[in-house]
Amino acid sequence: MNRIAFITGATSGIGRATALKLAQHDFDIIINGRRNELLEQLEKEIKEQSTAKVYTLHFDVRDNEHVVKSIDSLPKEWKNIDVLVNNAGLAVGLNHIHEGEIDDWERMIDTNIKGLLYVTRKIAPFMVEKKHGHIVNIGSIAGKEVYENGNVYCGTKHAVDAISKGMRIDLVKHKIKVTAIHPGMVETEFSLVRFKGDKERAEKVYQGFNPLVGEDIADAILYSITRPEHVCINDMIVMATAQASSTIKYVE
Ligand code: NDP
Ligand code: 8X3
Repeated sequence: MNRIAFITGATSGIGRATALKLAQHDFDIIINGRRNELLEQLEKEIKEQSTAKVYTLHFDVRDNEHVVKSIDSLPKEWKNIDVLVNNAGLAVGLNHIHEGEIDDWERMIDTNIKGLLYVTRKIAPFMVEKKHGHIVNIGSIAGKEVYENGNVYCGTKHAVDAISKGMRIDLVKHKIKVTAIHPGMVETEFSLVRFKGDKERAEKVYQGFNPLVGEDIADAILYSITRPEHVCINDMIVMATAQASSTIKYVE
C-alpha cells in the first residue's frame, strides 16, 4: 500500500489540488468535504489520473460527533494515516468589528479552529501509536499579519499558527512532524464564500492581479511531506510574486 494522506476540505481549491497532486506521487488519499457530489467527482478524477486508492469521508468538520463516527468507520488499513492535511477552512464576511455578524464569526471559529482540532484529536493518536506521521495545517498570511476588516478571520488563522507550534512541541517526542503553511492570496472559491456567493465582488479581488492557484500550495505541501525523515519544514509563507504583504499587492 502507498502512504496515506487525509485531506480535509478536498472539494475545492487548495484541498482539491492537493488530493490530485498527492495521488500522482504515490499517496492513497482520504478525501473529505461537505459537498458529496464534488467528492464523488474528485474520486473519479483521481482514479482516472493515477493508480491511487481513494476513500471518501463526507462530514462537516464542525460536527465533532460526526467527525468521530466517520473516522472510526475507516477500515483498519485506512487508519494507518501518514499525513493529515488540515485544510478545510473559510472566511465569511469582511466587516469592521462593530458591524460583524455573529453567525459569520461562529462559522469561522467553528471551522478554522475547532474543526481543525476535532480532526486532529482523532487522527493524532493513530500517529502517536506508530511513532510516525506528519500534520500539515493550512494557516494564512492572515495568521501572520492583521488587516482592516480581517479581525475574526485573522484571529482564527493566528490561532492555527499558535496551535501548530503547540502541536509540534507536544508531538516531538512521538516523532511526528508538524508543518504550518501560510498562503497569501490564492484564487479558489475562497472569495466567493467570503462574499456569500457574490460572484462579481469575488472576481474583483483577483482582477489585474496574478494570484497563486491551488496547485502552488499543493506543491508546497508535497515538498514538505517528502523531506527526509530527520527534516521538518516547520513554517512556510507562500505568496504570489505580485503580493508583498496582506495589504500590498501589485495590480496592473
Ligand atoms: P475553497 O473555498 O476553495 O475551499 C475550502 C474547502 O474547505 C472546500 O473544500 C470546502 O468544502 C471545505 N470546507 C469548508 N467548511 C468545511 C466544513 N465545515 N467541513 C468540511 N469541509 C469544509 O478555499 P481555499 O481552497 O482557498 O481554502 C482552503 C484553506 O486555505 C482554508 O483553510 C483557507 O482559510 C486557506 N487559505 C486560503 C487562501 C486563499 O486566498 N484562497 C489564502 C490563505 C489560506 P465543502 O464546502 O464541500 O465542505
Ligand atoms: C486568505 C488570504 O489575505 O484574504 O487567507 O486573508 S487573505
